[in-house]
Amino acid sequence: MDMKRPPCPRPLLGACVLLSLATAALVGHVLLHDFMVVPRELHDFSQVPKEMNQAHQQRASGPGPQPSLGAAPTQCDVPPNSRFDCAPDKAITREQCEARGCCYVPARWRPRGSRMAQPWCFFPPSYPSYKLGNLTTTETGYTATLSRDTPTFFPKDVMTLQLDVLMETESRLHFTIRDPANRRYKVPLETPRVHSRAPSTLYSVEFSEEPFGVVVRRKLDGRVVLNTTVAPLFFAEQFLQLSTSLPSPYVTGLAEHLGPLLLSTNWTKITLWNRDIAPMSDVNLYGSHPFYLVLEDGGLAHGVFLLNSNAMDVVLQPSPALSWRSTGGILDVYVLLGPEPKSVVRQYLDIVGYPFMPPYWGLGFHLCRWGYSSTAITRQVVENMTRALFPLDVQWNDLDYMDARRDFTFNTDGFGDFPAMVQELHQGGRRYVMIVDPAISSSGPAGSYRPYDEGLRRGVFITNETGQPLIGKVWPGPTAFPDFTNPEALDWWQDMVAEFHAQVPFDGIWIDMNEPSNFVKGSVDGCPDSDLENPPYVPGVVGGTLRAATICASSHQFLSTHYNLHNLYGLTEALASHRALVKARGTRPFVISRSTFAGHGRYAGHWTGDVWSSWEQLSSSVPEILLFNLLGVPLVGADICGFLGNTSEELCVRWTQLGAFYPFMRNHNDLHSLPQEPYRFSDAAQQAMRTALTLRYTLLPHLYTLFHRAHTGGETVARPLFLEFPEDPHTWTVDRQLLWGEALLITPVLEAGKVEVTGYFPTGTWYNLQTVPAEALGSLPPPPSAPFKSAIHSEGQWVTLPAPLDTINLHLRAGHIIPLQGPGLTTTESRKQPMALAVALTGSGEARGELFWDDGESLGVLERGAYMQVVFLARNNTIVNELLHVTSEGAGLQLRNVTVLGVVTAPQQVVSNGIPVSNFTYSPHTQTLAIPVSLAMGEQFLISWS
Ligand code: MIG
Repeated sequence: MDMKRPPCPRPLLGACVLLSLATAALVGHVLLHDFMVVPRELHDFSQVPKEMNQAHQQRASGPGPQPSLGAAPTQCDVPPNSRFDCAPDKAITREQCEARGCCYVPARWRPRGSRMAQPWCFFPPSYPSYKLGNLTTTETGYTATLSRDTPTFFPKDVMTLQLDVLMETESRLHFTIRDPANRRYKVPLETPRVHSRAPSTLYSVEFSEEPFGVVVRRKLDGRVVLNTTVAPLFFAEQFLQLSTSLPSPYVTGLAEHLGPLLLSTNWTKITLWNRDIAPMSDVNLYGSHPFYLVLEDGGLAHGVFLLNSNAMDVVLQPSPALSWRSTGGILDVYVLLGPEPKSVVRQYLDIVGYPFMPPYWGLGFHLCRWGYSSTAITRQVVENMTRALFPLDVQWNDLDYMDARRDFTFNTDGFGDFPAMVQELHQGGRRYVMIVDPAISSSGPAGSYRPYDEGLRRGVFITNETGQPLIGKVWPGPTAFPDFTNPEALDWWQDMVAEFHAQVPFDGIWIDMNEPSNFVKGSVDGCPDSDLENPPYVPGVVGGTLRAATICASSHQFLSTHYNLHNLYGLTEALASHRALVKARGTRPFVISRSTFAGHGRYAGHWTGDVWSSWEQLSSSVPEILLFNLLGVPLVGADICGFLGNTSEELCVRWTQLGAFYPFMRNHNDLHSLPQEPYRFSDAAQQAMRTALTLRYTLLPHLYTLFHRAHTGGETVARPLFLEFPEDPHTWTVDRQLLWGEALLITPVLEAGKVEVTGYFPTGTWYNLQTVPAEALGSLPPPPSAPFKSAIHSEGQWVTLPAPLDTINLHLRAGHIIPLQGPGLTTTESRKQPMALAVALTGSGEARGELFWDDGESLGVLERGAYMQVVFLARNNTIVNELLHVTSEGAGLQLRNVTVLGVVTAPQQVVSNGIPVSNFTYSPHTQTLAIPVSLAMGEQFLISWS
């Protein structure tokens, strides 16, 4: 924002613009409301947002000439951190830079490699941008025209744009900037249309006339959360740029990338162009989620979602500021005002969709590897797991089952009795998932491979410039790529899935290679030379070209070009697969996908791809899991023990312990790596892994309840501490610990050779949940009694905890109750076990918790009311349940044990539903009261002690 340009009294708008509108008698209620806010600020520069003041002061005190109102438009004394790149497309010389009308100030040093730093060529404040005109109020916001007089250095500027501003809800502002004369590509995501008519109490919106900009202010404290005047707006045919100041440098989101949960604003570029590549930092990975969340001073938060699926870069710089640079589409921007971080997440999911409800078995342990080359070997793996008493719910196969690596086939050498194997798994209470790649083998003679023949007949494949299916190369050799934006392809996919399911009764689908991945650049015939293939701005993609490891950008899909739709490939395949499974199986679908886009969680989960078996990748899996939870994809996990390379015993133990707390828990391994199934290791290692697995199974009712809350309320399952404790800034950077829900804090060991771990404990009491003894896994498991150690009373501090190899630290926050269940070797078994409650009292003796329960796999349980929902409440030495909803679904569920933590005085007597409990135990040392009971979860109970 520039204080020097004087359209009306002050450019920070609204003021004057609104004023003139007011006189034009266009003032609606909304307008008047905003109008009343702005003038006060007009006279009071202390109300100017902090970053503006800072910039102003920096300039005023800097060496060069004192800037003044109306300074020459070419002034270049912009502080380095506030410089916006005028040469995003290529490196240019001083002459070229100045020819663009920009400032050229070389920095004294250039960082090595691909690291970014302050641009040498940058926009002067006077750089021409768009000018706002015809501002008109509508029922729910504003419309205006944006126009520019001179073209930019990108080809084909759209000189006149349409701005539509919708104040959609109390907390959500939505604005679009598009070409009124041409229908440009727009992401085909159905977004909710909710328009409130009342003025928002959370935010106000203002406009800068020239240069055009949108300013969104949090009403509570006047803080500017969005200010797009900081750099010129670009809207050319293939280059769109929108920059904004940020009110704080604490930014997260913008998946998929490898690194800390909070992004660095020290000149970071994040590239969104879905790509098959083993995760490493600073490269575009499998997924694109153009959404960021900013933590503001004081613990409030806001989010911004740019609904755009084109290849893009997002640049973060230290002023702090953020620039979106997209290669197409329109600017479709949502600003979400929270005000708490949790609300921001929900508001984002209000737009892109809440996560699907997984089947209960999907939360069990999954085992996979590339290289289980026969049913015999696969069966042996399952048997080894059972023999070693490791829980296993879902057995998987990789490419090995296929005939010539073609989808919807199985080879008759190793997998001749494939259907029988899957049936046996079912008989054992287990489930089965196999890999399916999108690319369809195209090389056989006509009539030899039905998926291709049928796909050709139904016209489902992506085509090249001659109108023929584009042919690339993937596992089966030459392949065509289904276009999942074509409704015909959805039906074809559904038919292929159903026909295969009729032979092999699988339970879920693992969709890999769906960036889409291609072993040749573009196609076997290369790609045509065109603007789509060689755009004037190429984001920082690995390989330097859009076609690297994928298909030609210029290829044709039903809805648009692949150039526009590339980032949606995984999402659309997930949707197709979800839909196909519903049809084929009639129960809740289970789809795990490598590639993702905003809104993916509605249809599928995600695994983080080809991670190395390394300690670095173990620890970076924590922020990845947290990030995908913030993005509405809670069913996420990394390959336990690592995929590429050989694991070590210690790494595999630690990874299994952490993996027990991935919402999606799968051990998966590469073809060439040493085996890493839990039973491959020493007795001690096995025992540690068994404990972790057992612990997870014990906690499954709680995990399932969290998924229900995510599905119905837009919550996260695994979540960063800052979501629960935003007012404590120490929590903001914590990404080596995770919470399950509000209450369960997991502090894993992420380094080699450590038997201690240091974690952050926010203010409050945290009860140490000791591991459930593995002996509980006998044929008749006793009810879990959740033994606990003493508590941490934290004032918001780092605490070092013992963490021998057999231990993962787990703490339950005072004030919460979680349901537990006796473990089993499958969820089919564990779901029949009695339950227990862990009750963690606050200092004033209170706690609350919840259980959601249903048959674990049916569709439409909420609509049909076929579920049980119970709330547990503790207070005044009493625990009761409140039956929110009961049906026969929970009828058999027994409650056998209640462990109360934080009981300060030794009870003399305990009563359950009026009947004295004689065999309770109390430990004054741990202040733990253990109460054996015999109650039904679905019937009212009252337990008390005195
Ligand atoms: O080009 O199907 O990320 O999990 O095992 C490799 C073989 C293809 C990549 C997946 C990995 C899977 C592997 N796939």
